[in-house]
This record gives sequence, C-alpha cells and structure tokens, in this order.
Amino acid sequence: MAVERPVAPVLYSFRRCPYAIRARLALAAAGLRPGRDLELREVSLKAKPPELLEASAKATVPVLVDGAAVIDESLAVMGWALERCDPQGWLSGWSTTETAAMDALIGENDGPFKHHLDRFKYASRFSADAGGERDGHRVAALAILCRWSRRLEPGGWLLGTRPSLADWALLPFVRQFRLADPQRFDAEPGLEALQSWLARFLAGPELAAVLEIPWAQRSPWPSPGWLYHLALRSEWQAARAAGVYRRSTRGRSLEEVGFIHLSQAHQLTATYGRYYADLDPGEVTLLALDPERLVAAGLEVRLEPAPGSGELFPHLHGPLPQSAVLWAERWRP
Ligand SMILES: N[C@@H](CCC(=O)N[C@@H](CS)C(=O)NCC(=O)O)C(=O)O
Repeated sequence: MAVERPVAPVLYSFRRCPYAIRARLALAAAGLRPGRDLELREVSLKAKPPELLEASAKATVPVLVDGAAVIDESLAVMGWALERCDPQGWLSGWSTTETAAMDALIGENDGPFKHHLDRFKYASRFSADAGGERDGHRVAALAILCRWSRRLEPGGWLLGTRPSLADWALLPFVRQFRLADPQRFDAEPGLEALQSWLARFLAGPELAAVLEIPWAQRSPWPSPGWLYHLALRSEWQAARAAGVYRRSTRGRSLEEVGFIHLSQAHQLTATYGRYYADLDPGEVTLLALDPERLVAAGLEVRLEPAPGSGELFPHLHGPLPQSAVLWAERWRP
C-alpha cells in the first residue's frame, strides 16, 4: 500500500528582505533545512506567484504555509520555528521582564526604526525633497541605534550575556542601515558597542548561511501556475528593445514553426537538457509568462503533443509581447 508522505511546510521568501532573513535565521537555528524539512520558494516581489497570493491576501514575505495554517508575519514564523526547537535559547530561559524588554526592542525596530530606515534608504520613493528629509530620517534612526548601543555591554548582547530573539530579530535591519553607507556607519561615534555587535554577526556563520543557497535562491521559484520559455540571452535582449519576441526555439523563428515553444514548470529541466545544455547557462534566459496576460493580449496557448514522445507542451500561437513576461532571469540549472 502506498504511504502518503506528509507535505512539507512551504516558506515563501525573498533573499534580501530583512523580515524574511530573520525568519530564515530562526528556522535555521531550529535545525530546519530547505529541501529536507521545508520547501523554500523564492519570490519576486514584482511578480508574486499565485500560490502566495492565494495563501495570504497581504502577500508580504515571509509566509510559512504549514498544512492548513498560514503564518504571514516574520515574528510568528520565528515563534513557529523556535517552538519546535530552540537549542540556543532565543526565546526560552528568559524572565518575564526580559521577555517584555525583547518585545519592546522588536516593537521599536519594526515601528519607528523601520520607518526612518525606509525613508533614509529609499528616500526618493517617499519624498520629492529626497536630500533634506533623508538626512532627518538618518539622524532619527541613528538616535535609536545609539540607544540600543548603550544597552550593550562591550562584547555583549541586547539582553545580557547571550543573544536573544531581540538580537536576531533586529540584526537584518541594523545590517540594512549599515549597508546604505558602510564606511559612515563604521566610523559613527557613540555606536562602538553596536558596531562590534553587528561585526560579530557579520563574521559569524548563521547570517552567512541564510544569505546563501539553499536558504536564499538566486532566481524566483517557477510557479506551476505560470508558463515558461527558454530563450537565448542575446535574442531576448534584442526582443526587449523591439518590445516583442518572435523566436520559436533555439535556431528557429516563430514564422518558420508557426508557434513559440513553451514549457510548464515541471518540464523546464528536461527542455533545457534537450536543447540548451551545451551552452554556458549564462547564455540562456528563463522567461516566466502570465497565461492571463497572454489571453488578455488576444493570444492563444494550446497544449499540443510533441512529435515522438506525445508529451503535451504549451504552444503560443503568436508573437510574445513583453507585457506578458513576469520576469526574465539567468537560467540556473
Ligand atoms: N510585518 C511583516 C512585514 C513583511 C514585509 O513588509 N515584507 C516586505 C519585503 S521586505 C514585502 O513583502 N513587501 C511586499 C511588497 O513589496 O509587495 C512581517 O514581519 O513579516
């Protein structure tokens, strides 16, 4: 009798998102690994997969889907992970007063600090007077950092002699502040304790691990809800300039074949192996297509059998408009 395997939890994540980074830190600390204990789905924030939108209406990352449960706040994902296993005592072993201090620090980070950080780091998105206001937000964020720095004993952590949930939850945001101007951050007076606090995290293995594969994928997860085309990079670049793509497959045009060869997500690896494996992967671009946008553009996609195997492949009958392309990424076998 076939034994049904439990479906692993799914984590929707974005490599550079500080909220997703802190969730990954906790999941990794709990001993969980992508591929073994959970499925990691890297997303493009500009083109979120339909599965994420269906799971969580607000569709921010991270989102953890565990069976029927949808956890769509990074702190709750951290709690989910540490409830399973908290070997370093991020959450356990602290007094009620210490836990309240942790909550206050995280609240200050997620509230006022993040507010100023965004307006300092992404000034042009928030205001026309980018330059002047930007400095004001930097100063305000810096005042919070100085307060945090004063809490730290030299060589210590926010709540004493070992790192707690607060240190790990704040880390990606302080790192992001530093990344906006690393030299200035490192030379900032009054911040010495926090500078060495951050430097220790930056040199350690935990943060490095969740910024690398398998925790941080370089390309978005190919949703089964979308369609795909493997293109030669040079041909895709030429098409972008023209606004429309008219190649059918490698070495053949839409006019010669009558349609553009597409793949479903599960067919991609085999398609690459059959037609592009002799090329440097950097020469191949993966295009993710939104079937709804193709239909809206008056185009028809038919599932048709491939000669020989009879396997059904989607065929696009018409030129591919750039507007239907959700993302184009270097192919990563
Ligand atoms: N309160 C949420 C915030 C998560 C959040 O805002 N994530 C950003 C990326 S860093 C996001 O997904 N933004 C949605 C978007 O850009 O569309 C949490 O803690 O998980």
